[in-house]
Amino acid sequence: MELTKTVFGTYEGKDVHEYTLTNSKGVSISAMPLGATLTKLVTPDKDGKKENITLNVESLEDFVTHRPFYGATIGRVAGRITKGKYSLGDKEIQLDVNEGNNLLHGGPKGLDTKLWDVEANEDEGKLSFNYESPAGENGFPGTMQITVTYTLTEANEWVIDYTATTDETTLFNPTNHVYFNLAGDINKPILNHELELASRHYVPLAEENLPGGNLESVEGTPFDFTVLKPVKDAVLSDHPQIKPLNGLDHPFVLDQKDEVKARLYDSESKREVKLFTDCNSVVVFTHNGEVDDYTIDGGPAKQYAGITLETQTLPDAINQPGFGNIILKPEETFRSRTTYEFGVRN
Ligand code: G6D
Repeated sequence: MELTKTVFGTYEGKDVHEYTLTNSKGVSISAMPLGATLTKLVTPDKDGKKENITLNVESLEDFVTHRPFYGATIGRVAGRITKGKYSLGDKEIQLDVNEGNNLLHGGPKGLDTKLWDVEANEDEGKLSFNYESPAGENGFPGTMQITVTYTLTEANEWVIDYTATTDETTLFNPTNHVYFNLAGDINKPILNHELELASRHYVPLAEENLPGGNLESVEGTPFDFTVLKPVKDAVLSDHPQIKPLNGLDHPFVLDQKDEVKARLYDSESKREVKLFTDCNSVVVFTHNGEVDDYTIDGGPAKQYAGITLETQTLPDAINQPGFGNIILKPEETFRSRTTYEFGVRN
């Protein structure tokens, strides 16, 4: 494994470095300590052409100013929390809201906005990001010690390991907000990418993109990805859950019996990503609008420029019975692993 380190920008007067790990097959991951953020992911296509297959900001300023979440670690709680509050026993906790009356992606100063400590281990192909989140940050109780470790393996896997502890009962449900574009060219929309999900239920969205609180079968709907099919078959459908959003932004419940939780494939480049995770869900968001507040690869971030596979416990779980447990107690250690495996399938 080869490790390189370059200055990506400055933040609060400090240099922020981009660390790049490259394996013997030429696959590389790059990441920075601001938001423990993936900044590039390079893999070969069918002809061995190595290209970045993720959406990333061009500058630290854009990342800080516009908070696009590209490749960022999201938390303490990913997704939306209704009215930014929850009840635990006889306590009602009001968090800091940052999207209308709701909390999105950890709140106004989520983990993606924080400068983490970083330890790089070239021999083991690991980047370990550590952050102490003080009690009360974004309204969450408890001081947390959070570690996110990125490992690049010789089997072309990006392994994400989360561990966290707290000194007071709190909530924790992190994800990585990576957007894939397997064409290696963000001017090629992901509409022709093919997706397969080990999922027979999804969560319809209610007002304000909040989870609706129930599970719907995917059978007979555009949400059925139980067999590999083009993303556009769903994204361009007139389904009442999709048309208003111009695409997907939905949680899918993952079948625990299937080892491979998702497959994303681009028939032109022949690149394929396989997803493995211990999480009970994955949020698929298809970048449904063009964003011209900043540029990526010299142009606006176009509609359908990328697709996320955000693994997590179902959003708003603390307020939705049956969605899973995101409560972390002082005597517990949170552990979760998500792996993206990259290859070419002819
Ligand atoms: C929008 O609703 C979507 C979110 O799911 C996504 O994470 C965010 O944009 C980047 O708010």
